Amino acid sequence: MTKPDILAMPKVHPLYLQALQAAYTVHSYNPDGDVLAFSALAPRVIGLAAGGESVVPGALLAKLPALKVVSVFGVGYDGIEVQAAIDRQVPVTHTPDVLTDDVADLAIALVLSVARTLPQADQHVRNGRWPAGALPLGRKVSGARMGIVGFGRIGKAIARRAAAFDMSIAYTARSEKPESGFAYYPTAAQLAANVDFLVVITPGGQATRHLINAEVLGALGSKGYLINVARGSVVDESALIEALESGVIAGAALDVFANEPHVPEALWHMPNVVLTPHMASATHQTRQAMADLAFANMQAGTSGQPLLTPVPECRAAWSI
Ligand code: 8YV
Repeated sequence: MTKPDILAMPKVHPLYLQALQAAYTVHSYNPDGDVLAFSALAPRVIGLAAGGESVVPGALLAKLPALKVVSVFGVGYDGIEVQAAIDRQVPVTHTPDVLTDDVADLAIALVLSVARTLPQADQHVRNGRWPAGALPLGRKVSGARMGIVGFGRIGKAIARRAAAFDMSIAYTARSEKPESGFAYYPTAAQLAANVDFLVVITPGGQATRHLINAEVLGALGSKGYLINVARGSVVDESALIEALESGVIAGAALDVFANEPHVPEALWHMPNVVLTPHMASATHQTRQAMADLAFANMQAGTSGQPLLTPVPECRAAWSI
């Protein structure tokens, strides 16, 4: 029996692909590939598999008349033109919840790494420099002030972990969440002015582009640290590099970048910076859970069953 055809965007995670291949004929999308071959395939494509970093413009959706679902392996979906999908009656799904713990864990790991200079300490020992002297002192984390930019599921999970370090917690978000009991600031700059560690975990996309700019970094100040586990687009990377070079802020720990997988060379050798390769959800357990959920959404969407986790815009559009 022939399996239904679906299209996979470049770099879709292997665990997700593996699950899909058992049930579908999976075609890899190549934007520079054979146009005629794509035109022949396009009318048969009923599902589109994407990752959190995939870019799916409305123009691509328009070429897929039989498309029934876009299933994203990732909680973030800022590269998908969701309104264009809704206009075509095509739902978009993502993988919330299953990665919340991992992303929050990595946010705390980055706070500790940059404050306690863990990468430098490791190098100090490995490179045989310990006998020659001690490392410069670090910055105490327990009891410090944490500010969280974006107070959704992951932001709240970061707050719970920070509370275990006796940190005082404040946040900024589109609206105040009085039930949280934490201090709310209406702007990122106001929040930054009142914290030691500013952790960014807000969705990417146009609405948050360069939300963390020179003004916010200036407010964070020369003793403040920036941690980004959201999307590179949320931070004005040039302003950040300038702030780090000139001591406007104390340091930064970054898991995401504006032009991944490329990281500005200016950041590579800065001693007050910790860099990780967009790995917040990268554990065996979580990536498997994401693959399972993304696959289940694909199956539901292509067979007309209720979707497990449609994105909020689709839930709102169709009351699902
Ligand atoms: C993944 C992510 O790296 O969930 C997200 O939004 O950015 C990450 O968990 C990504 O989705 C892998 O494609």
